[in-house]
Amino acid sequence: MSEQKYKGIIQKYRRFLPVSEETPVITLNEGNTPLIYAGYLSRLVGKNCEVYLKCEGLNPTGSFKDRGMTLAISKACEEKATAVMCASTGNTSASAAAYAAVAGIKCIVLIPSGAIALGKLSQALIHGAKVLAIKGNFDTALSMVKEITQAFPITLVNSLNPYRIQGQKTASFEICDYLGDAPDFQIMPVGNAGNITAYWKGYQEYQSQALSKKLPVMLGFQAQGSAPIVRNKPILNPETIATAIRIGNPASWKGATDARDESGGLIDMVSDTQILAAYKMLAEKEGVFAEPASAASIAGLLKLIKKGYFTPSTKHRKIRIVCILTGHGLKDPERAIKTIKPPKLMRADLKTIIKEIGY
Ligand code: AN7
Repeated sequence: MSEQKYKGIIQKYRRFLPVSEETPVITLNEGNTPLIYAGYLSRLVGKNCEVYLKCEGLNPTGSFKDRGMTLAISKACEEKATAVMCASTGNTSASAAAYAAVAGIKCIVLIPSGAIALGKLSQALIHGAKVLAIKGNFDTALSMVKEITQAFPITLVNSLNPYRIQGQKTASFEICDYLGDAPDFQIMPVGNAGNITAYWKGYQEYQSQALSKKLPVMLGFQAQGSAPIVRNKPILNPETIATAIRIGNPASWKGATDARDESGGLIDMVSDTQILAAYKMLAEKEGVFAEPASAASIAGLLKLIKKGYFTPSTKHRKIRIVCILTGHGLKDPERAIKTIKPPKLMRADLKTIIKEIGY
């Protein structure tokens, strides 16, 4: 078994997943994403601290959604579904469209018009999904999708589908396998809250099977204009430049607060300004290009460092912090170009160029 070539999370973590011999495995070899040591951020936290970046943008469609989608689509096929549907701020639709394409089934997506990043829209379209842009936000789209999938023979593939959470929990397994144990802290963005629910489930399962010793403190971050869990009430008109997490009424609200409370963690918020500063810093100092929603992890880390949250370890043991980078920076190229000055237009003249670059 271990000699087999890598074929995605269902093959790798089969014994932790609700699959049988009868389940057709629809995979794009998702998972097995790098956990990168972040030197600059580690030094910022302080002595004896290690920060790692779980680069989920390196999944086949560029986000963590593929882990849940491989299982959701495989199970849908096992149950002989012919169509799947989701509401999405972008990444779920890109992933659903790709996996439905391999499976040869129909995919329908509802997106909030004008509020999803260009890369994600292009993915859903090119994979052949039926893409409908509604004049409304994600929360409205999700409630419509729930109604439609209850009334018609279409499988819902938002994270309300329990197979999504089951698949996504494999990211925790990978982190534990790599580090030899769970980290001390995990920081991640929170939108519809399926992912924090999934990670916490994964860490608990690994520990209960004695495959890891500790459980991490779970630290979730919402965008300030879309922070229902922090404010303890749904937000009717959520706003943030991090469109992936522009969500006012998370479906897995309780999963998020359970992860927070059971792990002794917190769910806090960061402003768009803080998100963009972290986005830029991550690219400039660590060489990692993540989308704005993912940079909420780093903005959260910086906010906690400032507060003195991470006290230096006294036990001669390193503190290990894992930040989840949920989606690739190339998903939203427009944001990158808006954040940095556009390139300077130059005459094609050698002398002027040499002068401009300071030689
Ligand atoms: C990059 O695609 O909800 O808290 O419809 O794309 O599990 O919702 C995306 C969410 C974080 C938040 N980072 O995860 C969708 C969608 C990125 C994301 C989140 C999303 P959840």
